[in-house]
Amino acid sequence: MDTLSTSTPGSQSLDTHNGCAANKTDSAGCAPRWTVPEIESLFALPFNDLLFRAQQVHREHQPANAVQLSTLLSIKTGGCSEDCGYCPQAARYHTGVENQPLMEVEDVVAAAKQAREHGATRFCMGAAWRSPKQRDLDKVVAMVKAVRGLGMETCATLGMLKPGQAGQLREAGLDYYNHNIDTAEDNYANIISTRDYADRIDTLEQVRDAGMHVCCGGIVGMGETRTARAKLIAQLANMSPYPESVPINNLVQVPGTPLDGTDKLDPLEFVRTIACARITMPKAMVRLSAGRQELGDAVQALCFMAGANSIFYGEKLLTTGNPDVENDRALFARLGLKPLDPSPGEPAA
Ligand code: SAM
Ligand code: DTB
Ligand code: SF4
Repeated sequence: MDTLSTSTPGSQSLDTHNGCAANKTDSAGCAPRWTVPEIESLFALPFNDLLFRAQQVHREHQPANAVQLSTLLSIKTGGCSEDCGYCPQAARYHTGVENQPLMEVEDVVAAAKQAREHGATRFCMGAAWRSPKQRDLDKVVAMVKAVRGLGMETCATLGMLKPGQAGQLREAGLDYYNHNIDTAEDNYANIISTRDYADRIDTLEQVRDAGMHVCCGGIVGMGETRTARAKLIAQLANMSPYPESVPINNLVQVPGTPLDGTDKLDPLEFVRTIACARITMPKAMVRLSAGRQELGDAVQALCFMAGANSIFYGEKLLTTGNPDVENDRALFARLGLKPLDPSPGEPAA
C-alpha cells in the first residue's frame, strides 16, 4: 500500500508503518520506520492533505483538544563553553545575556509552585552547561526531588551526561531528560563545532538506559533545506523507540549569535514540520517550542491542527520571550483547547 497516498490521507495505521511494530526500527531487522524520501513526500503534499492526515493521526493517538503545559526555568544562565550557532548563552557570543550561577533549591521550588498555580503540569529546568559537574548535579538532584514532591512531572536539560549521572537523576525522580539533536546529522557541523552528533546520541542512550523518558527534538529556520528538515524528522522517528516528547523549535534569532540574520522560515513550512513530526511519531508529545511569540495566534492554531499538543507556558523560555499566560489562556479559550492532565502512571520518585 502506498503509505503516502494523497487520495486516502491517514488511512494507514501508522503504528505498523513499513511493517515494523509500533516504536520499533531496524533493530529487529526491519527497515527504518521512515525513510527520508518518504518524509520529503509528506512535506510535499498539498497543505490541506498534509494537515488532514496529521489531524487524523493525531485523533487516532492523542486527545483531540488537549495541550500539555510545560514551564521552563533557566536554573543556570549564560557563560556556556559551547559554540552552538543559535544560542544566546554561549560565552563566546556577545548577546547581552547576563550570566547567573546555579540557582538555590528553594528559589527553584518557589518558581515551580508558581508554575503549578498557573496550571503547568510539567516543570523543565535548563542549564547552560556543556555538561554538569558532579557538585552541580548534586544540587540539581535536590531540585528534582523537591519539584517531584509538588506532584509535577519533572524535566531537565543540562547538556551531556557522564556515566552514572543519568541514573542519579532518575533516582531523584526525573521523568524526562531533554537533549536535542537540533539538526540533521550531516548539517550538525555547520551549526556546532565543539561537540558532534555522536556525543548527543551517547547521552540519549544513557538517558534511555537509566529508564527515563526522552525529550528530543530540534530547531528549524536555521537556513537548512527542506531535505535537512526531513532528515531531522527521520532521525527522530527512527530512534528505537522514538522520543516520548519531541520539541520543535523555530529559531529565535538573537543579535550577537552567528545565526542572527538568517532568512526566516516560511511559517507554513514550520507548520508542515510539525505535521511531519506528528505523522511519523504518533504517540509522542509534539511540542510547539521556541518561536511561538513570532508565529502569532493563527499560525499557532495551524500548529495545533497539525498535531502539536504541548507548549512552553510562561512569559519566558530560557533567556528569550514567550507569549504571556493571559495570551495563552485567551488563545486556548478561542480554540476550545484544554490543558492536558499529567499522564497517569508516569514514573514517580
Ligand atoms: N545546554 C544544554 C544543551 O544544549 O543541551 C541545555 C540547554 S539548551 C539552551 C536547550 C536547547 O534549547 C537547545 O538544544 C536548542 O534546541 C534550544 N535553543 C537554544 N537556543 C535557541 C534559539 N535561539 N532558538 C531556538 N531554540 C533554541
Ligand atoms: C527545547 O527544545 N527548547 C527549549 C527547551 N528545550 C530547553 C529552549 C528554548 C530556548 C530558546 C532560547 C532562549 O530562550 O534562550
Ligand atoms: Fe551551551 Fe546548550 Fe547553548 Fe549550546 S545550546 S551554547 S550547550 S547552553
